[in-house]
Amino acid sequence: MKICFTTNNAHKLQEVREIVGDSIELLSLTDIGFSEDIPETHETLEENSQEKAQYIFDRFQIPVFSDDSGLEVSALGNKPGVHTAHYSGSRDAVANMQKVLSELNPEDSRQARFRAVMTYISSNGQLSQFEGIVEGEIASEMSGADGFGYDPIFIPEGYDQTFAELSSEVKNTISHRKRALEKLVQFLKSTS
Ligand code: ITT
Repeated sequence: MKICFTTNNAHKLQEVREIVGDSIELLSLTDIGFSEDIPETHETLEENSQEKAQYIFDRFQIPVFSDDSGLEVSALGNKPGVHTAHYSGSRDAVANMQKVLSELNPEDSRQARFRAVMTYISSNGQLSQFEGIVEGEIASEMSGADGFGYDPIFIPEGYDQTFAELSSEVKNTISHRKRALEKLVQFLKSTS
């Protein structure tokens, strides 16, 4: 079965391709001939994830899944959360990370997590959601060049390097995206 992954983020697409391997035949938005931005108008990852999947399903009537994800920093009241992609007012990853680092006071907890909410819509329009979480902490400064987004300031629990310093193999074994995708793949197996 072919499923469209409804993202405009090339890094997410690459990660998802690496994680699912041959278990899902993945179509990108480019593959289905879609090149617009998908609206994200809500205040929760759950709603935005659903909105992205529904937007593409309504136009193409094919099985789709979307990922809305974000960084939740405890000392910042779980911000940037749903505003992770544009936290500094732009998509500039360095500016976004600098904003998080500058908002944390020396005495604050560095506890944080990445959370992903995947929405799957089957060919008959039935919707399911799957959550994935990786706990960790915010580093004192940016380190590493791999990955994307906030990877240079996120140290996953059990490691002492950031996601941007760890290999993609390690990240793709423990990440929020991997954990949500695992549930989706299990669901697809159980319903096929
Ligand atoms: P789509 O909506 O088109 O999928 P997007 O980049 O806008 O792409 P989101 O709205 O879900 O995606 O925003 C998530 C942001 O959270 C993303 O742009 C990154 O800044 C950050 N993020 C999510 N997962 C991440 C990861 O694994 N590593 C680092 N940053 C991540």
